[in-house]
Amino acid sequence: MGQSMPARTGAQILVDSLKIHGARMAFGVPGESYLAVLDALHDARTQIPFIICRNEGGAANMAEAYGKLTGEPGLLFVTRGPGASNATVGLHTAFQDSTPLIMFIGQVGTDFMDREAFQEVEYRRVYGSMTKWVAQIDRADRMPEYVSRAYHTAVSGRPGPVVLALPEDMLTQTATVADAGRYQRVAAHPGAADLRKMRDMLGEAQRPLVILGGSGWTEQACADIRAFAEANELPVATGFRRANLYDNRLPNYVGDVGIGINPALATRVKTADLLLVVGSRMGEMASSGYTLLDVPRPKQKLVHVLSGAEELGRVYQADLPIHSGMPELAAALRAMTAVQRRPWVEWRDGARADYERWLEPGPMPGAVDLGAIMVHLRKRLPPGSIVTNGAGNFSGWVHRFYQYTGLPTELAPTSGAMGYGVPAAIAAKLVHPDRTVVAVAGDGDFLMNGQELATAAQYDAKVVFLVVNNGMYGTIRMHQERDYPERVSGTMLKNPDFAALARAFGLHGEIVEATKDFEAAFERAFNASTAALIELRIDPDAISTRTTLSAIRTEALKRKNK
Ligand SMILES: Cc1ncc(C[n+]2csc(CCOP(=O)(O)OP(=O)(O)O)c2C)c(N)n1
Ligand SMILES: [Mg+2]
Repeated sequence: MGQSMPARTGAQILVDSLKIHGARMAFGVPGESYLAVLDALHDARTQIPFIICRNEGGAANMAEAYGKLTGEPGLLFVTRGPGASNATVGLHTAFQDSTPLIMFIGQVGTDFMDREAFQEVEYRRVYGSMTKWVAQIDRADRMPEYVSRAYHTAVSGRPGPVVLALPEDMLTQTATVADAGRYQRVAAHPGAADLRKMRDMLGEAQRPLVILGGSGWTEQACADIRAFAEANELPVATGFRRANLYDNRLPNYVGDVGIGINPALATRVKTADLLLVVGSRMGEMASSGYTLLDVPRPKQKLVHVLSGAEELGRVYQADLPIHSGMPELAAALRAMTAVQRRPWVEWRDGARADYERWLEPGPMPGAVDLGAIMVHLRKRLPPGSIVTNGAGNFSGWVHRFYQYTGLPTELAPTSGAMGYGVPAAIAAKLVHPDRTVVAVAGDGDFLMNGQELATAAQYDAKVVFLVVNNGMYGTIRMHQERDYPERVSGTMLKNPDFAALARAFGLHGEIVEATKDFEAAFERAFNASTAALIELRIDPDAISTRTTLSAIRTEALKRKNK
C-alpha cells in the first residue's frame, strides 16, 4: 500500500488535508513565503476557492465570519511579519467570540530561521495569549497530524483560533505520507444527574429566565432549545451580539443582555430566582460590567452550561455547573419532560411586553431616523437575511430595533472590534449566496476595512452596505462629553463622499439625507446588479437610542459645576 503512495510536497499535503476536513473556501492575501500553497490551491480551485482580500484584517474577519456561519474553522492564509500582523484583529475576535479559525502563515525557511531574517516573527510568543494553540510545522510528513490537531483544537471545547506557521522550505519538501481522516468535533454531554437536578431547580422556581449565548450552536440546537422553552413556557433572552440564537419574533423572546440593555430586562435578570445561562460566559458586556450577577457568587440560583470546562467557575460559582456542548445540551433539554408547575407565565408575558415597548423607537434629532429605518428593515428584509455590524454607537439601533430571525442571521463582534461588519457581510454572501445580506457600519467603522469593497466587487458579493455617517467616532465622543464636557479631542472625522467611493469600486452608491427617501433608495440598492452602498447622514446629536449628545454634555457640565 505504502509503495503506491505518491510523494507530495508539504503544500500539496496541506491542501489535500484541507479538502479531507471539508474546507469550502479560504481567505487571505498572498505572499512569496507560501507560493507552494498557492500553487497547490490552483489545483484545488473548484473545491477550495481562495478569496483574495485587500488587507489581512479584512481577510481575517471574513474567515472569522465563515467560522461563525458554519461552525467549521474559517481558513486564513497570510504571509509572515506584515501579513500576520495585519490579521491579528481577526484572531482576537475569534478568541473573544469563541469562533473556530485556522490561520496559516508563510514563515521564513528553516535555513535562515532565528536570524531575524526578512519579516521573521516568533509566532508562538506573539499569538500565545489570543489563540488556543500556535505551532510551526517543520516536517512535511507531519502535515496531516498538525492539520488534524488544528481542526480538533479549533472546534472542540470552547472553540477558538489556532495558528500554524509554515516554513517556506518545508512547503516544497516532499514526503510520502498517508492522509489523516476527517476531523470529528469532540463535545461533552450533560449527565443524567445534572439534568435531574436542573429539572428539580426549575420545578421550584418562581421567576426563571433562560439566557442563550456563546458559540457552537447549530440550527438544530436552536430548534431544540426553542422546543424546551416553549414546553416549559420560559422567557428566553440572548447574550451580547448573540440575538440570532432565538427568533426575536417569538412570543417568549424577551430581548438581549448587551450594551445598553433594556433597563426593564436588567431588572428581570437581577430579580430572577433562577438563571439558566446556556453558552454565555456572561462576560463584561453581557453582564453590564459584572453588575447583573455578583462575582463570584450570584444571588440568583444559577445553572451555567458551557462547552469549555475551564470556563466553568472561572468568574461565577454556579449552583449547577454543566459541562456540555450546545447541541448535546439542547437535545437533552428537548427530551426532558416539561415541569408541571409553571407559576411564571405572567412573568414571561411581562418580560415580552417590556421587550415590545423597547422595540418602539422614540424621537431622534435630525432628518434621518435610524430607528425608523431599522423598523423598515424589520418588515422589508426576507426572513433568513443576514445583518452584520462592527463597533460603534450606530450598532445600538441595529441591536435594539432590528429583529433577527434565527441562526445564522447576525454577524457581530462580541470583541467590540471596529471594521468587522463589511468583511463579515462579504463572507456571508459568499457562504449563503441566496440570502439577503446587509452590513451596517459607522463612518469610522466602515473605513477600517472599507478597502474590501474591492473584494465585494471582485467576487460579485451583492451586499447592501449602510454607512451611518455622523462625522465622528461617536462612541468615544459620547464618553468624552460625559467625562470631559466641551473638550472635543481626537474624535472628529472629515469623511469622503461614501457613495462616490462605492461607485469608484464599480458598485452602486447613494446618499440618504431624509428618512422618507430611505425606502426607495433601499429598493434601488437591493435591486442593483452589483453590491450597493447607502450613506445615511445622521445628526451628530443623535448619539444613542436613549439620549442625545447635548443632553449628556449638559448633565456633565451640571455635575462639574456643582
Ligand atoms: C479596532 C478598534 N479601534 C478602536 C476602537 C474604539 N472605538 C470603539 S467605538 C469607536 C468609534 C466608532 O465610530 P463610528 O464607527 O463612526 O460609530 P459611531 O459611534 O460614530 O456611531 C471607537 C474608536 C474599537 N472598538 N475597535
Ligand atoms: Mg460615527
